[in-house]
Amino acid sequence: MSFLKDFDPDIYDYCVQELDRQTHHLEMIASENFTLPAVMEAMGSVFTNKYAEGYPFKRYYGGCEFADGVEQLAIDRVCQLFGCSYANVQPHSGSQANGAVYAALLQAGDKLLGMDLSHGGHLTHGAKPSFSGKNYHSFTYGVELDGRINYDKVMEIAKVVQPKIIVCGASAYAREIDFARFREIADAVGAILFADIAHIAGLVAAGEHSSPFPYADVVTSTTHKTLAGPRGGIILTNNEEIAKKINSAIFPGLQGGPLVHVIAAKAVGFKHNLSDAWKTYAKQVKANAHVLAEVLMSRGYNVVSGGTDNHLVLLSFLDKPFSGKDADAALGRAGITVNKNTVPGETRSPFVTSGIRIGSPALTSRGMKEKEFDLIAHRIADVLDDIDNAAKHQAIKEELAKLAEGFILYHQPTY
Ligand code: DSN
Repeated sequence: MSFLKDFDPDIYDYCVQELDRQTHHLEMIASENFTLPAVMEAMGSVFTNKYAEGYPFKRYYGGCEFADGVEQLAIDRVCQLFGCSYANVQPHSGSQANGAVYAALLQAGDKLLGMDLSHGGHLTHGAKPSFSGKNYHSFTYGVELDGRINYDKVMEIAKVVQPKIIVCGASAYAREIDFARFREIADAVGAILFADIAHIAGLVAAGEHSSPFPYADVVTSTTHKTLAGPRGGIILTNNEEIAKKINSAIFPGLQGGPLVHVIAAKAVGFKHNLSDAWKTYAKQVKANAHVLAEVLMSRGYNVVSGGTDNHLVLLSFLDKPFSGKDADAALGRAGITVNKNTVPGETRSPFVTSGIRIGSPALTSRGMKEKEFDLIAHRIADVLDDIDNAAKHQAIKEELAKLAEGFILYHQPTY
């Protein structure tokens, strides 16, 4: 019996179609993943009905004794995971988490230095259309034409700008982020160092990327990208004063009642991230991305920065007669889901772009390894080599759908 099917067949049908899409297409958006059924069960649990404004054991509503247990467990687990002392697990998203950091630590008009959106940064790192670029005086650093951050240049910019806060972390950067170097830069100008590890958190948790602690003053992440938990955000710190300000900024500053069902799901996700299986997963995520980069380069494609240290590969088509938008559409016809992305030296608009971003986390969660990623990388190159050949794309789609059927979605991990 399905309550949803009986009560609302229209939404049920969309769920069925989405499940079919997730099953038969290859999900390669670098910021997406497949969470555990246990996480989804917690998200769909009775806690969706509970108001719990405030924090564990200090609430504004009665009946929170079990919500307290849930939130405290989520806090304890995420602190253990990242080796820090304070956590706020209430942000509804990564953007909310970042907004709370600024609200807690900056005044309107204060100077913020973050990575340029078109160079791989995030909207909330000071981009002008975002609150972070509207409410604060934002400045940016970027990557060189080789696709890497030049830390000496960031230091020079920071010395000129004298920002109150420096944001490090990215949405489309395939190389290890040097948090120690960012600390030196922040110290040189007396800035707060804020690391947004949304993309790499799952790797950090497994020791497969260096940790922002002890270098960053405050750290945010989403929980649904490489961490493979429910959709949401977190804020972490070792500084008690900052932790107090962050808590006030989230509630009552920016949010009302926490999503206790999502916090329960975050706790389940963190239990997964604390397991030995998680270390195996994170290693495989990197190994799979490495295969993607190597094969695509061997097929004549320009991988920005010449490879990857993490879960994603950025391809540049500046040397090709087609755009990121064309590539995204062609790969979509072949059942491979990616996103168009700007690249260093970009000449096209953000709606067209000259690149695509490809990630390994979601297919790794389905159990795919180097052998499958080798095949998929070759098929990506086959599509791009023949970008207008819709019949070929359809044939590849059928081949890959068969491959995908062999890898179960939504299972308990047995890595
Ligand atoms: N939308 C996310 C990404 O794709 O990287 C960032 O918030």
